[in-house]
Amino acid sequence: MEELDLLIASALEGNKRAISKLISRVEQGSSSEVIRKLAGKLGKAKVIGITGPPGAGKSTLTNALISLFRQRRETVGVVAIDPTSPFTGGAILGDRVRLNSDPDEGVFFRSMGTRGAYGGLSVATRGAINVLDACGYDVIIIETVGVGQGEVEIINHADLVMVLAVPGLGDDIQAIKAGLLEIGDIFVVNKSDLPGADRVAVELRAGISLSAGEKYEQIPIIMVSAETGMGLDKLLDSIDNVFEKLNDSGEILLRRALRLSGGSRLGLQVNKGESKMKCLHFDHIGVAVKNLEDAAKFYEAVLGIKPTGIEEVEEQKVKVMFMPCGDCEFELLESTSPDGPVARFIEKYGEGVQHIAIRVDDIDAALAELKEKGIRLIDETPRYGAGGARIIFIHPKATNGVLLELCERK
Ligand SMILES: Nc1nc2c(ncn2[C@@H]2O[C@H](COP(=O)(O)OP(=O)(O)O)[C@@H](O)[C@H]2O)c(=O)[nH]1
Ligand SMILES: [Mg+2]
Repeated sequence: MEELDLLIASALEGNKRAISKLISRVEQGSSSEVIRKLAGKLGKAKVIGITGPPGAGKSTLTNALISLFRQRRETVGVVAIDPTSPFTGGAILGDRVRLNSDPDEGVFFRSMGTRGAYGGLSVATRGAINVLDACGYDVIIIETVGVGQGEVEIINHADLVMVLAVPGLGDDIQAIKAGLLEIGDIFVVNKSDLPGADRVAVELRAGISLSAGEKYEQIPIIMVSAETGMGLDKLLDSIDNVFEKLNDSGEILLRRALRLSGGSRLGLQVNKGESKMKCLHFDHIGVAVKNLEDAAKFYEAVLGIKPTGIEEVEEQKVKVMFMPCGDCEFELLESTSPDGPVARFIEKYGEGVQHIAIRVDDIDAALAELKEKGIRLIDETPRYGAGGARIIFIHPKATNGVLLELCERK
């Protein structure tokens, strides 16, 4: 057996060192390889995401929930996302020490840094969840950092999202970003042993009613104190209840399928909101061809289109021939290297439409909106394409199979 296979076999038997090593592999970038080998064992765990501002008590609550699940003999895996120090590149280990003091066999704890360019949850997060899922942990709790744009991304990784609010962080629920109000399956007012908790609950109810509309009354708001234990039994009931509803409606299948395929539930959720993108019209259609001159014959002789120029885009390892057609144009693409994206496309699918480009008036705004909606992207920042346009590509997974380019021409 290969080393990785041995490691996996050992992890599946419940060896914590092996599980830990496997997660490290995933963090170091072999996520897809590991996950391929674990396929078939995935999708059983109840994955619970906990988000909320720093200091709200996410770690304390995680600790308390672990005990409750353990009392029911459920095993628990915890993935804590810690802020990565900009100076050392290392994660702050406070949570790890605290939670790891529990020597219980049925609990596995792992903390990892945020790696995404904008503080998001990383591919490694998904990988770690999948490893713990495959290794048979009944419940997996993900504790987020509590800051940054990426917080709402938790919805893509968890089956159930719990949003924490607390009294004492200013005089309203401003500390909870608007986006979080839309993604909670359960809202928890923690630190209810402190004054002001009732008001936080009332404000939460009002906030949720704005974002969740008619459904808002069904969304539970549970008052607890993670420290004293008050209300935690009710919270556990509520968690069970939400999972039961998700099971009954079949919604759990959709959530898991998206989670396992790397899809974006956030995208689905937020897509109901308005788009601010303006000035969308087709810019060009990229056609992967083996040879520009050969391919041009059809377009010239049959369609009567004259090429207006050829340009090499070094970064994309491609030569582009421009063939204007009305307001739009064909871009014939010939690879300049066997490992370029166009060469790989032809190898996989043969010649054909490789991408479609839409023009936008402000690519930075478009990119920000796509990120906010959790749309899967190929580019995190704009790059330069043919004709000096600033471009980004959206992943085909997000577009029902089309490699979609957005471009801004000045
Ligand atoms: N009074 C009170 N303090 C709490 C409660 N839960 C957590 N804390 C305290 O709040 C602080 C932050 O908690 P922590 O779990 O680290 O928050 P996190 O940053 O969201 O993970 C700690 O000092 C906890 O002891 C609670 O229910 N009541
Ligand atoms: Mg914490």
